[in-house]
This record gives sequence, structure tokens and C-alpha cells, in this order.
Amino acid sequence: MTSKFGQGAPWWHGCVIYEIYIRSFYDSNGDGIGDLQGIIEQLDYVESLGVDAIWVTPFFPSPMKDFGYDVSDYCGVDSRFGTMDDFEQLIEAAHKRDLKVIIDQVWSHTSDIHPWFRESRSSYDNAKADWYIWADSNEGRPPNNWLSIFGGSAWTWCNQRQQYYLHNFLECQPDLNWHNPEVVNAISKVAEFWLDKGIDGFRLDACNYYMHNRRMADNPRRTKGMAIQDGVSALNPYSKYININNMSQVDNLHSIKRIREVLDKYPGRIAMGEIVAADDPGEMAAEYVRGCRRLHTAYNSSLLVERPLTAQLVVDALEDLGLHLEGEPICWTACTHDFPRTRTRWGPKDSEQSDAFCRLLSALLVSLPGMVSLYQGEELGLPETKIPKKEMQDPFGIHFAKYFAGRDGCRTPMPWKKEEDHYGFTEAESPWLITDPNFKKLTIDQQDADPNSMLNFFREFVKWRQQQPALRSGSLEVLESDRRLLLFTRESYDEYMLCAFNLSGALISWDIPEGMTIHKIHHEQDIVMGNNEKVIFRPYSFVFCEITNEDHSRPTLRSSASPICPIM
Ligand SMILES: [Ca+2]
Repeated sequence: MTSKFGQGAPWWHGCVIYEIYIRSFYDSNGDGIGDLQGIIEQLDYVESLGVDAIWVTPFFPSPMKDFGYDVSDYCGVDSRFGTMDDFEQLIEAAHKRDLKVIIDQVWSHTSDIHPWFRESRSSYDNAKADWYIWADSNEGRPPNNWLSIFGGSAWTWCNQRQQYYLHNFLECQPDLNWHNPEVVNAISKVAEFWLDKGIDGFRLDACNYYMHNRRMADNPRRTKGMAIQDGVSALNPYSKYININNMSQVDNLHSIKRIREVLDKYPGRIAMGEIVAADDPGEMAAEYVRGCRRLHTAYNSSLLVERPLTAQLVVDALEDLGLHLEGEPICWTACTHDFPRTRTRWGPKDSEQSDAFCRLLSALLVSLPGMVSLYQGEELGLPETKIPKKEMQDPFGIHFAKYFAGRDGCRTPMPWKKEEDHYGFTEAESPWLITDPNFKKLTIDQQDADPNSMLNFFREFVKWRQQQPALRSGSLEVLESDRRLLLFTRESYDEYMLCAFNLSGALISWDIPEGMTIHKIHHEQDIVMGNNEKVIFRPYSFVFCEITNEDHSRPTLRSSASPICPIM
């Protein structure tokens, strides 16, 4: 399997993935909910972004208590999203455009109306009695102190079976028992079903949650002053515990191998894991992709954080992975359907600077080594939507509404056309989730027509990046950086690129090292060159350039640190 950008490299090395949250992308039949035909109708738009692959969020039969992440039939299509025929059409249409199709698989848990769970809860001795995690009560209380990340105890009492069952997420999302080989076999068959349909990969939802500790020991309390997990709010009681027994078990790596064995029968198909709510997300993501018998890639929560985006945050994430990886591609993401939009979370208040920030962040993310997954709407610079309480849909958000915003704010429908109701997302009287009045100036039709828009910047930048061997597959070395200025080099056999980003609203001067010169500027936003001795970075500016010795030879522009990510 070769990449369209280089002979010999697998397609996923250095690829750019575009996450489509199906409910909010485009509604083709006027019921207010985005669907498979909606994606097909908008594939020209997706293709215009220059991405390599789409990741489509769950479209399987589901009672939609968690909007599709509660699956009741792993091998079907929910009628709200279309039919199996629509899905097959989507694969064909995407492949015609050289776009790979990655689908979400939610294997940590099922819906409580899944036939497997219905059978499992019916008695102690049915054929699927051990397919979920059941435990006796502890003198009238749950078996231990494990909490659900969505609020409350992770255990719910089942009258029918007179036992508790485990759910790391909602009560209606019972955890599958991955310690049971029959469950792993059943999941392997699900994987084969979709691989036979011609999909190119899986995004594995919450894959570090597959296994629990069978001893069922309590989770220890986090001590005062101890850092909390990335991706979890400090106001969520979940963050008060070190969640080491309900999830993230070492044994899980053996289950992952079973999944990989299935995938290896289908060359060129990949599994991308989601590593969340771990104390050491970088190290764990690296564990999940190490070698050639685990996952092909994983993304983690090191950039899915509320604290500000600083050079140090990026350097820490790079170093953390660099310490643990030996060339396996990691996937970067700063926003998904589960996390607030970057413009609001990290961007400055000033609107002009905020526009510059959105461009800078896109450029930075697609310049990091490995793969990148970009969430729909980030290419437009959309802000997070403020959702009035009566309009909230997300059960997690509703549970914690008093404390922090849920996930509805990043899930509002895509704004296609400025002048149409609901921005042309749907012809229904009302979409499943409100549209955002602040998107009025950011609609796709306006940005498409404006050569200076964020959207056109994104398209042009991604297409340029795809042609740069150093950015797609080169090694990375961080140079001196302070809190505000991030400098690193990307280097491949035939290309050497200095990438510099001012992550602040301040004016920063950077002295070009003595004896060196900027040979060629490939891309820049708002920098000023000072006599070839220094670069002045205006707020949220960046530059991609070649820096050489004065005789045009490749420089030894080395920091004291050794390279942290070898050539992949
Ligand atoms: Ca629809």
C-alpha cells in the first residue's frame, strides 16, 4: 500500500483526517438530523479541503441516549442516518475522490437495549451471562468506589439479575467484558463485517476503557496538589480519583493484538485508538501503538485541555511521545465532537487576533509529526456555541450543567449558506440542535467566495503541506522556545524546514543565529524581516522557511536536546 504522496509509505503516515460529526454535517432529507446522503452530497466540499481521510461518527442503530455512542446493533445502519445502501454509496463516492473512510467503533460498551445485554441481564447462567461486568452488592452498596466519567457511581443495580453492572459512561451504556474471549471473538466478527464492506479504518472510541481490574479494587483518591487527568474537568468528581482500576489495564494490550490480527488480514486498513482520561496520555498512546502488533495509531488528550496553548504545552506533548515512540505515527488532535472549539478555548478575545490564531493553530497542527485529525468547522474558525439550558441535548452536559458546559457547544450544525434558514443545514423547521447566530459571518458560501477567508487559507495550506516531505514524514527537533514562541525543525532526506509560531498576542523578536540566513520563506503570516538578522513576530504570526548557512549549505541548527521524533 503506497501513499499518493510518496512511494513506499503507508497512506496513513502523515495523513490529515477530517472528522465528520454526522448529526450536524448536512441533512439531506429534511428531518433535522445530518445523515449519510448528506455527507455524500457534500463530498466536493470535503475533497476541496485537501484532506486524506474522513472519520465518520457512529451511524449504527441506537436509542441515541448518547447520540450514537450507545450502539444497539453493531452491524446495521440507523434509519435516521440512512440505509446500508447509503453507506456503501458513501464508500464508493469517497474512494472515487481518493478519500479514505474511517468509521467509529464503540466497543467499550453497548446500549442497554442491545440484545447481548438483554440476554446477559436475564439470569446468572444464560449464554451471555459473563459478557458484561456484573458484581454483587457490597452490603447494599455498589461493589466499589468507581465513578462514571458522566457522573455518579459507575455501577447500576439490575433488579432482574439482582446484581450491579458496570458502566464507565451513562447508565444505559453497560461495559462489555473484554476479559471474556467470547466477547473479543464477537467484536472481531464486527470488525470483519465492516472491513468486508471496504472501509479503510476504525476509530476506536475510548479504547483504554475496554478492560477493568478483575479484583475490583477501589480507585485511590488523588492527593492534594496532584495534577488531574487531561481532558477531564476539575469540577467533575471523576478527577478526584486516580482511575487505575476501572480502566487502562495492561491486559488490554493483549485484546488490542487480537483486533490487529483481524486488521492484518486486510492490508492497508488501520485502527486509530482514542486514549482518554488517562494520567499519562502520551505514554499510554505510545504503548497502544508500539511495534507492529498493536494499533496503527492513537490520539490522546495532551492537547485536549482547557489550560492555555503555550509553546511549553506543545513541547511537553512532543517530548512525552518522543520518549516513548520509535517511529510509530501518533495522531494529533486539538478538538473533537467531545471538546470545546479551539477558537473559544484558546483564542484571544480580539476578533482580528482571533482570526490570526485560528490560522496559526491549523498550520501548527498539520506541521506536527505523525497524523492529524481535524474536527469539522475548525477549518471555518467556528467558535463554541453557548447553549441555553432548555436547548441542551448532551446528557453529560445536562448532568453537569451547574458546573461546566457539556459537549453541545461544539456540535452545533455546520453553517453552509448565510441566507438560508439554519444556514442551509436542514430544511426542517428546527434542527436537532440549535444553530449559532455567531456563525452568520463564517458560513461556507461566504468563505468560499472570499480568497482571504480562513477556509481558503486552510485549503491552500493543507494542500501545500501535503506536498512537503519534511512536514509529512520528516523528523522533528524542537529548538529554543519560550512560553510564547515555538520553534522547531522538520527534516527529511531532501527537505529541511524551520517552523516558528508566536503563540501569544505580544510582539516577539527572534535573532537568526549568527552565520545563518533565511534562504527561502515558504509560508508566513504577519512576520517582519529585520535585515536578515532577526525576525519580528507580530501577534499570532508564523513562518515556514528554509534556514541555511551563508554558503547555502544545510545548517546545524541544533538545540542541546537530541532529536525527539525520528524519521518515520
Ligand atoms: Ca436527515
